[in-house]
Amino acid sequence: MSIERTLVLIKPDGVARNLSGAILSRIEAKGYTLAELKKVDASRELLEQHYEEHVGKPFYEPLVEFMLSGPVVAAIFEGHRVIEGFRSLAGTTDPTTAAPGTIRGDFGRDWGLKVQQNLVHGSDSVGSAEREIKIWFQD
Ligand code: DAT
Ligand code: MG
Repeated sequence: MSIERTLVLIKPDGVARNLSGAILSRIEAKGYTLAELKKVDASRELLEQHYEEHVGKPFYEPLVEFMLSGPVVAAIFEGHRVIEGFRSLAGTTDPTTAAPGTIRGDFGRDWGLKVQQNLVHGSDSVGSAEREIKIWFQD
């Protein structure tokens, strides 16, 4: 067994569309354990730390603005290979092409909205998970 922890964010589109419960339910149904959960009005400073790997990319500023547009739900999930497992549940970045059966593939609106409106974030490595959990759960 390789028990990991990952940071999951339900982005402002997911919270605004009342999909938080449905999304958390899918993660729990896969067998991952909810360790921490809170609703957050993220600050620009927090988001700049969270997305520091994307500074300078064309989508960086719209992404941060989008993440500031409403509350997000931050969660820590635990389980065997949960980092990779959650990203598989989430689907690929662009909801237009994310596979059916994934969170982004099933719930992502394909109405010409922006790629950043893809409902969820999940850490992409053990190192990212540690770094991101510290940022979002400083207490
Ligand atoms: P992921 O969230 O799948 O890990 P990422 O880390 O590459 O993707 O990018 C972070 C977020 O930035 C992503 O969820 C949505 C947005 N994004 C990524 N690539 C984009 C693009 N080409 N155009 C617009 N937004 C993009
Ligand atoms: Mg990423």
